Amino acid sequence: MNHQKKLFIFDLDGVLASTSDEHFQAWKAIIKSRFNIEVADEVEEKTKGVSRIDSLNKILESYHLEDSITQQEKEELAYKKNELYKELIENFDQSNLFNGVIELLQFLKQKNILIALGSASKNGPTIIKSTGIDSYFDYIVDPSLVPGKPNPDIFSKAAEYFKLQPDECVGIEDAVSGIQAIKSANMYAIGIGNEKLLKNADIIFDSVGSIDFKFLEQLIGDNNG
Ligand code: B16
Ligand code: MG
Repeated sequence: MNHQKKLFIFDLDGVLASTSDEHFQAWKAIIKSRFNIEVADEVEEKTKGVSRIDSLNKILESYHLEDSITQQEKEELAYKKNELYKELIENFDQSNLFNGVIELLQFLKQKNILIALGSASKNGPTIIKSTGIDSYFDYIVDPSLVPGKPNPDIFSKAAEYFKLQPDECVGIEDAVSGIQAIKSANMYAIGIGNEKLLKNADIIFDSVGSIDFKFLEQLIGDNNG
């Protein structure tokens, strides 16, 4: 029997805010200045949802550069990328949230659903604060304490914190690695974005703003307020 849904776990970049653009913009600038290479747009998907250093490794692998620099230089490049990324998001406020985010968070609260942040980003807490949505979150998974996506741990950690079963939880993700993580955690996966890329999700919407509340009511189940 399927349990009622009690917890929604949100990815951040590409789901709540458009910060995936700033992440990739920062990587492009760093790689251009170090290797004089224009990183192709197709590489972006490989960097989504995965940690800072894994993103760098994916980009380097795409250009067969993974063995061309030392671990120390990789760490320096990752540090520089984060400094640039922080500059790019410095003036973020509520207007940088995708349409419909606040309405969705309010809807879930009215239904007594717990809300967690399951982002790979160490900048997550800063962003949910600057965009004014931190008070909706009951728990933030610390990505530095668990193996990254596509491993299930970021999502499983949130369920464990509330002592919930996986089938009481829903994950919302825009990245292939993130959908894989949610499904490996045996949770219900809502994909946001490209239908072909996110084909392993249980359901896919174009954006958070297009998630149908009638569908959510059915998914959540009865007796939730
Ligand atoms: P940071 P998400 C992920 O966030 C991004 O999609 C990914 O591109 C980034 O490398 C990762 O966070 C780490 O971010 O460098 O800020 O720690 O999509 O899981 O919310
Ligand atoms: Mg994402």
